[in-house]
Amino acid sequence: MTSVAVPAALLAVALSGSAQAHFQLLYTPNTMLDTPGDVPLRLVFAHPMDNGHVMDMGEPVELFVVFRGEKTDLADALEPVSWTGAHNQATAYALDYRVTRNGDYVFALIPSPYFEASEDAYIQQITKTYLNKGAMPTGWDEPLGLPTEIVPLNKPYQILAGGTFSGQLLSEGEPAAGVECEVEWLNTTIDVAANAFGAETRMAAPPTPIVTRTDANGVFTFGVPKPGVWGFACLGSGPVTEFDGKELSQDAVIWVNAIALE
Ligand SMILES: [Cu+2]
Repeated sequence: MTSVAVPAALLAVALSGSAQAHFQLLYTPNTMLDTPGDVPLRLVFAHPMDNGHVMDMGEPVELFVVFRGEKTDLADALEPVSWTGAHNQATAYALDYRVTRNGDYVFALIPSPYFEASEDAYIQQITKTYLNKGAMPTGWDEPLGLPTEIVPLNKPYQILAGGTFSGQLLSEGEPAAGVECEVEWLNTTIDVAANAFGAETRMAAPPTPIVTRTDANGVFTFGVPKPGVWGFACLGSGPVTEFDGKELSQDAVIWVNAIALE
């Protein structure tokens, strides 16, 4: 995968248009639920580490949830919304999903390719996020069979700040070695009712993107320095490299929640 990963990584840095990278968000505010209820999900294409500009999403190709091995399509329930970023507005997608039973809910999004005009190329970030109800784990560690995906090796809704998070990157179900993965922290607040990021950043963004790389088994590990929402984007790991006659970077994104033990 090295020969694929290096140009894709360089491309992604060049594409971002800011010091930090774009990340496809698949956000829900509370990833460990005690009681049944409607859970807001928000799909936003953004630059979370520096709370940069937000980008228009096209209509998603697929959105589904897997619960106890059963896949449910959610794309029909999505509503386009106007998302307010710190600097601009863009089209995002929203839905409220009813959680009733105990267990792990794994959400997966295949967005439509995003055209980055400045680079004359497309980006498609295939994204997963997790929530649990009732403290009963039921399958967070299983792959979903996506074209490319990160399979968590630590419980993704309960990562420990000061500990580590590891994931295994798969491309068409096989470990993807030597791929660069960018790491970001959700550096602002989210108002899911208003469909808006906060105006402020919560900390100074690091001067350049945080980067790790998968080993021979496709595994990466990151020491998680603080609580909050962390995203990992492994770049160009998907099997499709071209869309509409142009270059496509098909990336795998995962979101995890880190808590402090205190
Ligand atoms: Cu961008």
